[in-house]
Amino acid sequence: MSSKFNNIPEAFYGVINQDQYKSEIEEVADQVRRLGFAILDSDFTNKELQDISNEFNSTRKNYLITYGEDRLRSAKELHTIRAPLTHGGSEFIQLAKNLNLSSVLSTLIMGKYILNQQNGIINPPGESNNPISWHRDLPYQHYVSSSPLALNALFCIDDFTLENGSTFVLPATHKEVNFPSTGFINRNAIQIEAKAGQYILMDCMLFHSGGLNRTDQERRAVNHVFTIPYFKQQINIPKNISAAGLSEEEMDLFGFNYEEPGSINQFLTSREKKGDE
Ligand SMILES: O=C(O)CCC(=O)C(=O)O
Repeated sequence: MSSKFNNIPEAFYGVINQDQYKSEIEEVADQVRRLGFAILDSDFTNKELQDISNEFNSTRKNYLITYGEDRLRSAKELHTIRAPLTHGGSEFIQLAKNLNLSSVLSTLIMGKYILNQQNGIINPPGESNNPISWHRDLPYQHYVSSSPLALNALFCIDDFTLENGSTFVLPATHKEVNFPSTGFINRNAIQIEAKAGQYILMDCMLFHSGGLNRTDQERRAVNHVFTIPYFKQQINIPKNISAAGLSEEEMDLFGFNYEEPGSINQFLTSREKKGDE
């Protein structure tokens, strides 16, 4: 194997233990652990990818009609579709429960996790409408944890390229509390390239940013944040989708089993239901 500089050394010495992976899922999970980001194939078929792309566009059209362009613009929300799985087609549910994605999530997050938020995002050509800035996806949070509490899965509807402003990351910044210096950023920022149909996975504490789209086409994606169930959802999903037909795992994923009890009575009822667990 070679890098753009030279051949990558294969031999090593003084090593007692080396990681071995039984699957690509484990390898992807380990890269997220070590560096804070990785690319994951969704394995959706071309037909499924086309359906997702079409559904994104029609959901966006309806969203603009429902909430109005002026209102969205004044809320700085014109390029975001909030919680599309609650008002768009079933494609958005499929994106959140993709099998490869669930395998990585359950490798990385100890115990249960829920979908905290899903957002359609549009990175338009040119700079003017789109704030480009480093952030964490648990913004304003300054701590690190020994294993991930929250993971971001950014599904690429279009190819993410250097030209269309694909995501920049600051490797391993999920391991340090502070935002790094300008010198660190300039030396270590990496711009990820990914294909339509892939997820860019990130530990939510990794600093990242969208880039400037220098093409004349939009770059579209669907962002997901998955968290341990202790975090509240950005928009309450159980109150906005029907539970009918959902499996127990899907009820868990969408947060039905983790809503806070509205009263002591409800709390006690939930404890009674758990029985001896
Ligand atoms: O547009 C991008 O590539 C990054 C999106 C982003 O930063 C986010 O969804 O939190």
